[in-house]
Amino acid sequence: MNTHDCHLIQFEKKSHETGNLVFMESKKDIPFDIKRAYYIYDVPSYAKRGSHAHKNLKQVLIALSGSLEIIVDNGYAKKKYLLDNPHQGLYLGSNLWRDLVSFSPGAICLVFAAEYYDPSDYIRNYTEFLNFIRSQNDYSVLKS
Ligand code: T46
Repeated sequence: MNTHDCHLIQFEKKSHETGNLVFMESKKDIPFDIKRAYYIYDVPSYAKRGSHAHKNLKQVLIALSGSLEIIVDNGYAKKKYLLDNPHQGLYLGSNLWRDLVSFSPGAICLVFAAEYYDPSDYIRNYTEFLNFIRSQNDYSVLKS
């Protein structure tokens, strides 16, 4: 299976000689109702964040400042995305393993989430993730 439920989103930017403004709205630019926001910053360049999947959670990640790379794995194939400007976001659907790497100095990653924080939604073990993905796919084959 080579589809990944993730894609880049370009936000509208209002440019002016006095600076830029970027806006986004729930269910329009962000494809869900936003229930939570958080941000990740002061990440050393050697560090890796993420390294887990979500069973249900959908999110949009934005590099407000600096840059980072996100490696997205659907259990069958990996894709790498570069976030390096604040008028672009990465939508991440559920059931995707993500590694956040190569944070530039001063990088700030803002995240909008479709659900409140729920530790039970995380899969933090890669083998468990692969088993979960395969069980989901077996189930969809049975349903079709
Ligand atoms: C994701 C990537 C992109 C909370 O208490 N509430 C929250 O809303 C969040 C997001 C985290 N936490 C606590 C849980 C841990 O004790 O903050 C600590 C660090 O969280 P975590 O190790 O999960 O951080 P990351 O950067 O590895 O992952 C985070 C999100 O958790 C995750 O959903 O997709 O950013």
